[in-house]
Amino acid sequence: MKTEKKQTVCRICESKLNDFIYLGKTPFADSFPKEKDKYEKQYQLDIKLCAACQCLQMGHQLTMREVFNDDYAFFTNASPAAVEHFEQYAEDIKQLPQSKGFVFEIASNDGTLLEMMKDHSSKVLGIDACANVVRYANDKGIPTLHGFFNQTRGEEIGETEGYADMVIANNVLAHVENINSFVAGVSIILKSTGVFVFEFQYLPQLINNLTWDNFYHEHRMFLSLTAISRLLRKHSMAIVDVVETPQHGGSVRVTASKDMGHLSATATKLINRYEKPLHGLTDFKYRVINNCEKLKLMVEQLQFEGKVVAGYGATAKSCTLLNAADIQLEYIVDLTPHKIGRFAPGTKIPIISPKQEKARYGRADVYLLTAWNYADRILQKERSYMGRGGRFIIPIPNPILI
Ligand code: DWN
Repeated sequence: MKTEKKQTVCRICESKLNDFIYLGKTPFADSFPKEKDKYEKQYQLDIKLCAACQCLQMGHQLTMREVFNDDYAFFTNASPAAVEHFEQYAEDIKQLPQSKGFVFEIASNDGTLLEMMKDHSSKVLGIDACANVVRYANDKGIPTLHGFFNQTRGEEIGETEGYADMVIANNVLAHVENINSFVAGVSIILKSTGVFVFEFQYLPQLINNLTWDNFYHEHRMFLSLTAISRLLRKHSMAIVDVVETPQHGGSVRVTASKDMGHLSATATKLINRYEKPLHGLTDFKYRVINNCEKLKLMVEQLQFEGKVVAGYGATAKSCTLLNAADIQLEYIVDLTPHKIGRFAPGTKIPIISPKQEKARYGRADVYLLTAWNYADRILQKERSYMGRGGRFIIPIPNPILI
């Protein structure tokens, strides 16, 4: 039985949360049903604001086991662009002396990043909540524990595996059920001279670039550096460095340590530029409503003209985009073996491979670029399709047909 508790206080500082935007109800974004007629429980997408921490949060709390079940459909190595990103990520963190020691990655997924570190570091270890990716990582020789990470698990692993010189956590801080317990666990397992390196979608970029389709239940929090700084300080850590990355429409990679001395210059610059206060909150809701209406109109106009409109990339974020904007498509084409043959959550749009598409349809007349975070790579790959008159809709921040 799935539970859905209202979240009324901030998950970091316990201040009262304020209403921000309500996007209706959707199923889990990373759960792709195998049958078209399978019942899917739908959950409210109501986003709240903590003014003290300058961050947004999901207004309902779902258990981690519900969200990260063993059928979870995200494999890092399925996205070539994600692999490329982590190749650069690995080169960057190898410059830190701590990378030569014990490197522990939380939510290590299929071990893609740790595999790039294993010949450089004295020891690598991963942990992930989903059994399918854990099996995959262990089978390829990346030692990976199964389960959720929190304060208790940090104590246990510290005792059995030793204390880490570097803890890594990418695209997970915003996902966890209890962010304070998670960071407390990091502080416990991290040596006093260690570094905590983590990447997450940067809230000011989500607002600036209107990447509102990133609001889905696997993401409980949408974080700023103000929020991160307040969170780290509660657990005797502070931001040492910040790097902006283009991942998922705009992310930051933070390096933190137990040296509580100062907030780094780069962090101070970003906070002053974007977070004092958080810009763009007041008209955000109206920008989203306007985006949904324009996008739906554009798709339906093309369909009225007899065009076949398909999705390009069965992304988790497309669950929010398609359900909130009430858009139906002929099919979605995707490369991920785990997703092919299944259906998009909520809309039940069939997901097919490029090979199946070719056999059944040839090519769509127009693709709605639901994997907009890889727009450059995809448009480059599809330039001959476009040369033959094929078109793409870039959905956000303003829908454009190219
Ligand atoms: O939090 C999460 C973020 C960080 O990553 C996870 N919940 C899942 C994932 O989010 P997403 O699914 O919205 O984005 P991805 O992982 O970037 O999804 C890209 C999808 O597009 C993949 O299913 C692969 C597919 N794809 C494709 O079919 N052809 C991608 C490319 C580049 C392509 O050429």
